[in-house]
Amino acid sequence: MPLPRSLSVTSLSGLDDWTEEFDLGDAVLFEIAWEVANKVGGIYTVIQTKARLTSEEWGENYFLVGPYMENSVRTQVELIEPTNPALKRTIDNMNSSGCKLYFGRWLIEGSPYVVLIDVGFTAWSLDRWKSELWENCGIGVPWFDREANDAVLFGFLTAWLLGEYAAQCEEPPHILAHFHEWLAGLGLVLCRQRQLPVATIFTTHATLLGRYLCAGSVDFYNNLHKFNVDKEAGDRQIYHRYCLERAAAHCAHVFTTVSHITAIEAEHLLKRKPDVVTPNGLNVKKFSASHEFQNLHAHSKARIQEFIRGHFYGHLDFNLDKSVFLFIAGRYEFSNKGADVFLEALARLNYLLRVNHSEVTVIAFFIMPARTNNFNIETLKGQAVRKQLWDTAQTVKEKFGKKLYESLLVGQLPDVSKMLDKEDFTMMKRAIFSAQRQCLPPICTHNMLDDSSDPILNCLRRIGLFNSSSDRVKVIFHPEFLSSTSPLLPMDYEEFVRGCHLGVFPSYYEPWGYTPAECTVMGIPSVSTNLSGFGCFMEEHIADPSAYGVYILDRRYRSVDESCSQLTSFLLQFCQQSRRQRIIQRNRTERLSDLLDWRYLGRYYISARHMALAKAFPDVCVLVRLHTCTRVMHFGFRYPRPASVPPSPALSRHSSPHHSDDNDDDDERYNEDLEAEKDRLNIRQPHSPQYRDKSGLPDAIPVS
Ligand code: G6P
Ligand code: 1S3
Repeated sequence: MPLPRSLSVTSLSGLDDWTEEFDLGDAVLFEIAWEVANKVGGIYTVIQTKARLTSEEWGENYFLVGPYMENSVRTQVELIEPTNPALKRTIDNMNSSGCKLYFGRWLIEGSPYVVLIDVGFTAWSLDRWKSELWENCGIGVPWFDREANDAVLFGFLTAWLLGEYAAQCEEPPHILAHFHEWLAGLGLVLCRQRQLPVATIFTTHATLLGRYLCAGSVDFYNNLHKFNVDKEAGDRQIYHRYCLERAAAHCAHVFTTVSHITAIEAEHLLKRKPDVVTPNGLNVKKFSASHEFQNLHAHSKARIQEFIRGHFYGHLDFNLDKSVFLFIAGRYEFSNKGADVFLEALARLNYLLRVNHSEVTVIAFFIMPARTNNFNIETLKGQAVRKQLWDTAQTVKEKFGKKLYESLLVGQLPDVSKMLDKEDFTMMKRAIFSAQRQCLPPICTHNMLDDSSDPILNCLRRIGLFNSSSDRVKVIFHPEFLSSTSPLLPMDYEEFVRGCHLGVFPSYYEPWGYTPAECTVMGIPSVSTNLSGFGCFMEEHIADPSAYGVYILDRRYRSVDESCSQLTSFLLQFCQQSRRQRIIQRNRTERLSDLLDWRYLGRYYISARHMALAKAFPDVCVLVRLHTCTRVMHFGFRYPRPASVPPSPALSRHSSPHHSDDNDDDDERYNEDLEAEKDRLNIRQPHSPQYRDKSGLPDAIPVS
C-alpha cells in the first residue's frame, strides 16, 4: 500500500530544518539508468535495493527506465500493459513511430514498474541524432565508441519518452526525472534544452576522468585541482563521454553524488559542486534471532571448506579449522580496487606467519571477472577426487556400520580387526593413491585467455605465492562471478561472503564501495580505505571502527608501501584473534547494519527530490530555506566505541587483537566484555526514546 505522497519533511537528521509542505498530486517520478534490470555493476545494486522504499513513497507514480536486454527481461521482468493512461498513450505513440518500448514489473522487492527501451531497434536514427547533438550541444560522438552510441540512443529516447508523456497529460504535469551516471545523462541535457516541464536530478556514481586517471599511475588526490580536464579527457580518448557527463551535471536542477570524497572530485573534474551527497544504502534483512547470522556463517564456511578440501587435495597439510578465509571481489580494476596492495600485504603476511611458526593458514580468494575459456582441468579434478574420497569413505562406513549392527544384535562386541576386509583396504588404498598430486594446487580456477599479461597472476609470480606447502598464505583466483549453479563452487555471492572471515577492499578509487557495506550487513568484518566513500562514511559515524570489524586503511596520507604495511598489520592482527574474539567482533559488525539501511539513507534521495521540484516548479513547491540546496549534507550521529573497548587504541584488544586461542583469561575477559556490552545495549534498546537521535537510528548518540 503506497504511502500518501506528501512532500512534507521536517527536521531530517543532518539536513537543515525546512518545513514547507506541498502536495505531490499528479507528480510522477521517472528514475533512469542503464543498469535498470540490467546488472553491470554497483548502480544496479543502488537501484534494485532502493526500489522498495521508493515504491512505498511514490506508489503507482514511480517508473524506472532502462535498456531492454532480452536475457535479463526473460528472468527478471513480467511484461504487462501500462497502468497509467498517459504513459500507455506515450508508449503506444512511440512504438507506432518506429521505437520498441516495453512496460512491466521488475520482479524485485517493491515490484516497481519499468519502461524498457530497445535502443538497437532505433539505431537507424543514430546518425541523425548525433548531428542534432553536435548542432545543438557541440558534442561530437565518434562512430567507433559503441557505449557512447548507446548513450546517444538511450538519451534521445528517454527525452522523447518524457516529452511525449508531458504532452499526453491532461493537466500540466509535475514530472521528476532522476538520471544516473553519464550513460543516462544525455536524456537530462535534452530535457533542459527542449525546455520540458521536468525537474531533473543527476547522480554520478564515479567520474569518468577520476576512474581513468586513477587507473594510471597518477597521484590523483594530491593533484585534483591541477588537472587540465579537457586535455586529460582528450588524451584518454574519452572527451565526448566527458562532455556528456559534464553537460548532465551542469544542466541538472540538482546534482548529487554518492560520497563526500567523490563530491570533492566532481567539483574539480566536473566543475560543479554536488548539491546533496546521497550515500548508498542496502535492504537490510534482520533475523529474528541475532545468532542466526552466526549460524549462517558456520554453514557457509563448511561449504567453502569442502571446496578447499578438493582444491588442495594431496597438499592438505594444514589445519582447516585454523584457517582464515579472506577475499576481495568486484570489477577487475587491478589498482583502483586495491588488488595490488592486497597481494603485497599477503606476501608480507606469509613471511610473518612463517617466521612466527603460526598454526594459522590464510586462504585468500580473488573474485574478479577476467577473460577465460572455462574452468581448468586441474581444478575440476580436485573436486572429483574429493568426491571420490567421500564416496569411498561412505561405502566403507556403511559396510562397517552393518557389521557393527549385526554384531550388537547377537549381543557381542565386534572384533574390530575383522570389521574391514582386504577388499575394503584395497579400495581405500586406491582412493588414497588417486589423491596423490605431483603439481602444486592451482592458483587460478579457470583457463585465462591473457595468462601471461594478467596483472594478478603476474604479481603472484613476482611475489612468489604459489600455494606451496611452506606457504602460510594460499591464493585462489576465481576470475568469474560466483553462482549457485557453478560445478566448482556452487554458492552465490551472499553465501560465499557469509562463509568468509574478512573482506579486504583496499581500493584507491572507490566512490562508495558496496562490497564492504555488504560484508557489514552480513556481520562479516572488512577492510576498506579512507579513499572510499564507505570508509569515510564509517570513519565519520563510528568512534572506533576497527572495534566493530570495520578496518579503514589509510591510503590518503601514506605511501603505497606504508599502506601495504598497515594492511599487513591489520591482517596479522586479525589472524591472531581467537575464535571467540571473531564471534564477538562479528556481533559488533552486524550491529552497524542499521546505519546502512535505505530506511535511513533514503532520506538523502528524498531531500534531493524536494530540491529539484522546488527549483523546477517554484510556484507550487517552495523551499523555506533554500540555502540547504547548496550544502553537502552531513549526518548528525556517531556510533560510540563499544563499551568493552578501552579508550586508547594502544590498549584496545579488539582493534589490535593478538591473543592465542588457548588464553582462557582473555576469553573470560571477552565474555565479560560481551556481557557488559549486552547491558549497555539493554539500556539503549532501539525503542528507548532517551537514546534516539532525530534520525530514529537505534544505538546512535547524537553529536552535539
Ligand atoms: C559461528 C557459529 C559457531 C562457530 C563459529 C565459527 O559463530 O555460530 O558455532 O564456532 O561461527 O567462527 P569462525 O570465526 O572460527 O569461523
Ligand atoms: C560505482 O561502481 P564501481 O564499482 O565502478 O558505483 C557504485 C554504486 O554507487 C559505487 O559503490 C562504486 O564505488 C562505483 O565504482
